[in-house]
Amino acid sequence: MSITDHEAPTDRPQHGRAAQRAYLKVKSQNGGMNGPGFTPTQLAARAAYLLRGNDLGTMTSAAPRLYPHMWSWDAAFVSVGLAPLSVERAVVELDTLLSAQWKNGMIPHIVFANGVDGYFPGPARWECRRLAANAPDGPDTSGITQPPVHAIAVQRILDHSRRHGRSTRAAAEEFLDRRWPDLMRWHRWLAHSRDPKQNGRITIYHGWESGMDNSPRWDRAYENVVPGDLPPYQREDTTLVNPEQRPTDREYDRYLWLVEQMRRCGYDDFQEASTLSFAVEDVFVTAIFVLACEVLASIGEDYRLPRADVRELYEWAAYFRAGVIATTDPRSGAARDYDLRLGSWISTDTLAMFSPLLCGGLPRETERNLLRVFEGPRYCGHPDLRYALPPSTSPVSKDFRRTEYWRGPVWPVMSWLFSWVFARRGWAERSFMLRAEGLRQAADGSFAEYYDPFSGAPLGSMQQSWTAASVLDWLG
Ligand code: 9WN
Repeated sequence: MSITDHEAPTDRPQHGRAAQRAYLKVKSQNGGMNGPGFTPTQLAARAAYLLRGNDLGTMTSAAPRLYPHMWSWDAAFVSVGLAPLSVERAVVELDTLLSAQWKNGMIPHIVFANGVDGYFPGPARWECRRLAANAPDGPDTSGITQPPVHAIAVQRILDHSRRHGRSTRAAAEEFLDRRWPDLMRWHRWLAHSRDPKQNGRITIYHGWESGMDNSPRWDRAYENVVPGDLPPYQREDTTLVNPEQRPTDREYDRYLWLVEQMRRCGYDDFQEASTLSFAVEDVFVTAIFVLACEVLASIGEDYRLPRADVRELYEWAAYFRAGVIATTDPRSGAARDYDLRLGSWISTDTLAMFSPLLCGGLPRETERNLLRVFEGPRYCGHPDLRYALPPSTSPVSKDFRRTEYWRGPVWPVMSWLFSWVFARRGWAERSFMLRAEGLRQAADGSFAEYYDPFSGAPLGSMQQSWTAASVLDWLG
């Protein structure tokens, strides 16, 4: 199927929820597919084949060409997709990631595959092993972190293991026992080292740590990052993907300058908090952290892990949830980030505004209002959308760019995250709608990193592992 197939005029969702639901019903009766495309069985087979192709042995590359290494939150989502195929292989994925955990508890955002080049900035630019006292002795890693979605992967591994015989269940439980202390160290590091102002919100020191690198959320904060004496560098990404779908060179200078600042302070938690020119309380990462603490706590209860740990996890969940709710607008429930350097709130029409839907805590009426925005014409119900899925930035925002990375495109893995959380929160129909639409979008079989919200054209990297993983879980 070619890009032109995506751009063909289509029966778009009508305005309004009722019309949209009727529309989705028709689509879902068609197996969730829209016109020509792969059937669910074919799609699942292709997704599994893709993950096998991206398998480097003990890690899965985030994407074959653009991202030939392991990324932290990608690895968690990849494990979600591997779990229905092989619980044991999913365990290996998380084991590899956790083997690269830093001595302070941080899970690094990239674990570099041995001897693989082709991504900038690579190990030579980060130089963590030489510069950071906390870097692990084993694999090369980057010196920053990414959103803490890993508890969700652990949950899915355990869920799938229960459908198998004794040896698979034992493998999953052995993994849980062995890695529980590491998962606790990871959450403790976030709770203690990444809340320097004790506002109940996780602070990030680089846009890459949000996972939403060039989201308009960070535009003002990056104005404050003034590159100094930056060692020369050559981007690889723009030789592999249409540069118009990637961050600009101006943005990259700032990304690299922050890496330079981190190198100069030896990637030290304490020094980063006081010296880096970018420091933002990320409300979306915080909401994910709340969710992850709750997921981990309930796993801890189910599997009789130390009660003191479970208690601590619930305490963090409550404390950071309050931190998220404190950022919200009392009527709409929309959440905001906070720029610690500029001392100002960051209100954007981006996915971040829906953070409270991930972690709960809003008054009922306010939550309903926020759901209305999510499903209404500013987001999933926008009349020009090809699929009723949340774009990374609202199409009505002045910052919206339909093909530019985190400035507008739909990211399948984000649709998956919301659908998983909605199911968990008891919103089965909403979850089902996202799943049905996510599968329609994926039916082209490109497994793209992100999609043009209006035409449905695949963008960025193709054969992206976490897109395949989302599809596998949806079809599971
Ligand atoms: C920088 C791997 C990663 C994702 C991020 C996404 C993108 C990297 C890049 O790719 O970021 O970390 O080079 O653009 O923004 O969320 O984890 O898929």
